[in-house]
Amino acid sequence: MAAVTCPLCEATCGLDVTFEGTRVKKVRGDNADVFSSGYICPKGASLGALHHDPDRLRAPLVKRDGEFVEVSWDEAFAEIHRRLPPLIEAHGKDAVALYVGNPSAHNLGNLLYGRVFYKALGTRNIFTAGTVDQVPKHFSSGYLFGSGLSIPVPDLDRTGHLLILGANPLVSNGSLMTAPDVRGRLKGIQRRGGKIVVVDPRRTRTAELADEHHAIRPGTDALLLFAMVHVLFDEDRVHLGRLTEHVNGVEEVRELASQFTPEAVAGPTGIAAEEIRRLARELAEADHAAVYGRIGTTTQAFGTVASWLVDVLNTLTGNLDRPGGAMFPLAAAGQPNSSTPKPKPFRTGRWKTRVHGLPEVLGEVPVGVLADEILTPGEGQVRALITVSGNPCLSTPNAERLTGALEQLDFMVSLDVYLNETSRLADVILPGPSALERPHYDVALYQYAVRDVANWTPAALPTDLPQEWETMLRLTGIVTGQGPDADIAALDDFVAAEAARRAGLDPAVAARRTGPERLLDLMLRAGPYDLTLADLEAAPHGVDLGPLKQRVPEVLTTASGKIELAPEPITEDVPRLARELGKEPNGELVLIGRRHLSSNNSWMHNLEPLVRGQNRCTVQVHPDDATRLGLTDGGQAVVHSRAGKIEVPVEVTDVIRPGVVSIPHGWGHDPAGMRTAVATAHPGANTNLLSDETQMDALSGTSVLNGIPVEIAPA
Ligand SMILES: Nc1nc2c(c(=O)[nH]1)N[C@H]1C(S)=C(S)[C@@H](COP(=O)(O)OP(=O)(O)OC[C@H]3O[C@@H](n4cnc5c(=O)[nH]c(N)nc54)[C@H](O)[C@@H]3O)O[C@H]1N2
Ligand SMILES: Nc1nc2c(c(=O)[nH]1)N[C@H]1C(S)=C(S)[C@@H](COP(=O)(O)OP(=O)(O)OC[C@H]3O[C@@H](n4cnc5c(=O)[nH]c(N)nc54)[C@H](O)[C@@H]3O)O[C@H]1N2
Ligand code: SF4
Ligand SMILES: [Mo]
Repeated sequence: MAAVTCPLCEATCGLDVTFEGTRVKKVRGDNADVFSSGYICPKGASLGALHHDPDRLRAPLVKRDGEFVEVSWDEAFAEIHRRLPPLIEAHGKDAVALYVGNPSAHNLGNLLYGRVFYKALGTRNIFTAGTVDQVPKHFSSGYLFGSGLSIPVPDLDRTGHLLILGANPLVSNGSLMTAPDVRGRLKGIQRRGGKIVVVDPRRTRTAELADEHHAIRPGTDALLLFAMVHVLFDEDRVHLGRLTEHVNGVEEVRELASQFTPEAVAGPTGIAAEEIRRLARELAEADHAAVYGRIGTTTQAFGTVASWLVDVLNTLTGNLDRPGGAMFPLAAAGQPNSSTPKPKPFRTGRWKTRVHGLPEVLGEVPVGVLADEILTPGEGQVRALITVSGNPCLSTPNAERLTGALEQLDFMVSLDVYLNETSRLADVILPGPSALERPHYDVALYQYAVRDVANWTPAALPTDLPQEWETMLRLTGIVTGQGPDADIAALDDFVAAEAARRAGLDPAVAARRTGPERLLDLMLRAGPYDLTLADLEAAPHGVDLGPLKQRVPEVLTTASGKIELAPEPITEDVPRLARELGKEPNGELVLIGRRHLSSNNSWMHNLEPLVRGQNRCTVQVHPDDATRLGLTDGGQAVVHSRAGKIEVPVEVTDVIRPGVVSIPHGWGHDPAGMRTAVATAHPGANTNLLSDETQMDALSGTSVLNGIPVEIAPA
């Protein structure tokens, strides 16, 4: 039996895995886990199926004459050595782009050693799944609080009033809010006599559990939130409490909010002015309240302004950094805002993309322009791509154009565990060990946990595969001129010595360890709880570090040392938002996404237990729209957008707002040349053939994946 932290989503559940030899017999929720107390979802329960999936890659693949062949690790690295350094030599570092996908955030080796490789590679063309996800929140937090990683999370277990916008945590299990068993925690709010309000164009499972649901028009959250801010000022309900001396810019916010009256936003948002006033009053009057916005508020045209306004509301109601409000977690390891020296104040746009001149945010550039960077000739043109646990051919906008662009590359490497929609285009595929074959610690996610915890998982099973951190160091050796056989141990010692130096520690303190264990041990030692890895090894079900703590002003790393409530790099986008005020809905249909409990973006559809049953890749249409458009439940429809068209089955349902249709992402497993038998038998259609790569949040470059104009007709 092994106590394992599930690395599949942000909830970090503790699981109990039992084995028969090296076969996984059963996966259950670990009742003794200090954070998840036995909670498990269908994905966690299929960790065994994932480990034993015959299609999961267990050897590197190299494409020879258009066909993938299994090769030894030495041959795979020799191939990369033969092709990558000459390309960099001839065309420069920026000719190699990176695309780093979501599972990297759940993978200790890739997190800690990926950055070593990316830095050695030295390219400015770093693309990630962040610009189809949460980058607006980094942007707003960076300018508000000084660090893009200082993101307040709702103090779920103590709050009395929770306003959720654009999130469906009952299905997603929470995001930028690490909270195993969200359902139990939300019910706890109601048991304590509190209230949950959901703002979402769909009546989701979370909306059904909530006390109140408002079916907003997609893309208009910033208007709603601004109107709530307006009401707070208008009715003299702004009370910063102990934050007063720590906040700059309140008057500027009052002025900016003046034109966003509830009456002015009611038309565009579809929410009545009186309702908006009541939402603001109830938020202000609650003893402890938190506003929480997630991907429905970030992957839209005003993602950054909406993300900013979420925390403006938290601040103006005195709920920021107060128990039961929105608080800053204090993670045990690796949290930049709790380290010494403090990070430099946040800044974006230190460089810009070549073709469109879009600014970097946190060292990343918008994935919406990756195709153009590949297809547009000239100095700095991208000619090679390395994907690290990413599937951009299903996950990013105008996937057809991107796929065409990837086919033009001179060289492509995928670090991936499947031969799928994206990795099939690579020249070399380097697989990593399964979740049960690698150690785990959630360096990234504990920074957003609703309770401070630390939980270490050693590898449960042995493996012949190199760990991905070793692969990262071999790649580092190749791009730094040390060749394919560089001394990995020496490189690792060097990385550890650097990490120790930055943390002001003697590297010898962790000398008996290597790899991620050594780095994590150093990070824990340098962290705020004076822990070591040995302490965590002695506590297989985790260490509880208590409820969230007040951190203002210590957490603030702005130049002023204060919360900058009206930062210019954000407020400069307010005039664009104000232009939405005059616009009346023009009757066009808009497309949004959705998630399912048994999905994990694009990549777990090869597991029978997660795809059996009805086809989930349908377009949901409101009955009124269906009647008007001649669509019938179970019939086929063609959905068109500027970018492309797909055919999907129709699901007529009143859970969706009239004028809005919804299709889940992560489907479309129909390209040739993949090795995913189960997914190929349940292909669905790729909704990112419809999303438009030219549509982005103006500030952060995050793609608009919600609120895409579409036309729909019977097939
Ligand atoms: N229309 C629309 N599009 C969306 C979204 C949406 O809501 N609507 N959501 C967006 C969001 S939030 C995200 S995060 C992105 C996700 O976008 P991506 O990160 O690009 O895609 P994933 O589906 O997470 O694919 C992960 C890849 O990693 C591989 N993998 C899994 N485990 C490992 C491992 O341990 N090691 C390695 N090396 N590889 C591994 C899988 O095989 C798969 O190829 O999708 C985005 N796309
Ligand atoms: N089961 C499962 N869990 C997952 C994932 C998965 O694919 N499947 N993916 C993981 C990842 S990578 C992430 S980032 C998280 C995301 O976690 P969440 O943000 O909770 O994700 P969603 O369930 O897509 O919820 C977004 C909600 O926003 C709504 N929405 C769409 N447009 C708008 C809008 O304009 N305004 C408002 N207010 N709402 C809108 C949608 O209807 C949807 O209900 O989930 C993670 N967890
Ligand atoms: S909720 Fe997330 S962490 Fe928990 S078992 Fe499911 S996939 Fe794993
Ligand atoms: Mo995501």
